[in-house]
Amino acid sequence: MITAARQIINALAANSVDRVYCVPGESYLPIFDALYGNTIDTVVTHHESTAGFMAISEARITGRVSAAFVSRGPGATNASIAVHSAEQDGVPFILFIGQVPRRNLRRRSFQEIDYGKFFGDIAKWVVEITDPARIPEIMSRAIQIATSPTPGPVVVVMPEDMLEDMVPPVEFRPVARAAAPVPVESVAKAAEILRGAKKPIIIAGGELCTDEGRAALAACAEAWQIPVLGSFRRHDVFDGTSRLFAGDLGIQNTKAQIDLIKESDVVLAVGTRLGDLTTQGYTFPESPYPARTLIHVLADGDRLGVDFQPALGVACPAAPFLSALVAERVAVAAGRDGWIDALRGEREKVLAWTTKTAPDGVVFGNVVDAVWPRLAKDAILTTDAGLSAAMFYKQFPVKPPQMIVASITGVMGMGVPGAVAIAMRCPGRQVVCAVGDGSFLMTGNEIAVAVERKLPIRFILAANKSYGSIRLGQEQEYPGHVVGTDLTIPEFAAMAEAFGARGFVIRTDADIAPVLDAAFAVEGPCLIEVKASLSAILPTL
Ligand SMILES: Cc1ncc(C[n+]2csc(CCOP(=O)(O)OP(=O)(O)O)c2C)c(N)n1
Repeated sequence: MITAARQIINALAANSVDRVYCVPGESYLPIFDALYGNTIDTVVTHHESTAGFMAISEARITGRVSAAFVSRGPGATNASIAVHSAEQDGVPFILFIGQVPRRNLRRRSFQEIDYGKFFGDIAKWVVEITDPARIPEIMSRAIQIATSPTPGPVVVVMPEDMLEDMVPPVEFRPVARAAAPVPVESVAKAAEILRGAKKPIIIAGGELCTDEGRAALAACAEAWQIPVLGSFRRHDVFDGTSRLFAGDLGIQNTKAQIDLIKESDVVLAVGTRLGDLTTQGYTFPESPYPARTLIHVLADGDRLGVDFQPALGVACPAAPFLSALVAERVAVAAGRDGWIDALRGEREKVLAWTTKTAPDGVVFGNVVDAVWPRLAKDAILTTDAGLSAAMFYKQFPVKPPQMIVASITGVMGMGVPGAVAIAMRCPGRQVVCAVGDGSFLMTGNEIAVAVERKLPIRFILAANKSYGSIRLGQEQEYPGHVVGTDLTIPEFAAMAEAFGARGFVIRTDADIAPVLDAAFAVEGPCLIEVKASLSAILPTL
């Protein structure tokens, strides 16, 4: 017989979970006993939000289910930001929460929350394990729901006394991911529509952000000569240097670019839920009746036809569908060059960076430009919320296997913990994190884990003494009425040194090259503080 806690850990181990993130709590001590001496790596974080951010960042890279363990009440509410992010980012994540003993359930006892109510709107499933005999079935279901069809968060609640119950050990098997086969007749129909298209465009979503997905998308776009747009913040779904890449859809598009994109006659939306920001507030494609022919391919059939009625809706995995479409091509449509070049031209204008000097500090865009040639061919960049970090995906033509992991929720605080989790998961790959001062002050203390694990991450921090993005909106909406957006900041490089990392400062343009050279040569974690201009970022959107 083994404890229920060990049974839960065994279920995770059987499903390739080899690392968990946590903040400890008295409500789930038996879990730690199950982790003691286990091959599963236990990463101790300093806030439950960052335990969750690390887990979901890891899942963005692996595509596999990830796990964080937190305590009841305050621990769980701290972690809720990660549950929301996992839902919006569409990543497989299980949040395990310690709970009051079963005898005290639903009495409003110490730190008790009814998690079904609390997480009801943001988790795909919330389950409280009161009978440990059901652990095998509940864990299988939790992993299945978290991983398919659109991955997302599941919350598993563990009353502390239940975790100590003894149960017979189960031989767990990995949960098989069920995927619908590609319907041959739908591929033929899509090919027929695309053959007649004059200005087709692909909107490629997060489901394609895997090696297999990127390869299938590249092959399909090339074969059919169809330009590609990434969905919101999925810049790395396609080769940013390719003539066929038309950029991403989101908040940085210019009016001219959107006007041009709206000239498309056929939209092949694939592996995307076609969310709010991607669709420019449900105006492209038009909701509910698109003013162009929409082909919508998504594993999650329940999402098809809900906001946008497609001419052809196909509920199947994105990558195999695109691969099947390659085989259907008979001849590249003539006269496509003008359309491709016009879209690319608008993209180039978004990439263009003209402000080079400012009176109040270093223009962060200059640092971004200088980082680019120093990036490895397989570098992974994590970007936090905020305007400065946004310049990285605004200016960088990411070329897979390079990746940019940016929160789709636009949540502040994911950059630093995300870089830490990714550096642990991908030893040997260069990991760079771009973060604003406001975002760093939320979760930057996770640099402690980077030091503990000797992770060679370069944190590039824009110290502009402001919640810059919000300041931009404030200046635009309420000119001159600055309140609530200024920040008092520490000396970040000194702070990094106090944590045991290396700290560097860029004060002027002349510092950029030598400081980056020195910082990129450091073996462990290092932070590059840029005394950044605020005025230079204000007009950039
Ligand atoms: C958790 C969370 N709180 C608030 C916001 C709203 N918000 C978006 S960007 C931003 C300011 C970011 O400031 P900073 O990290 O300093 O970057 P900057 O824009 O100055 O480059 C705020 C407050 C958010 N997205 N997430």
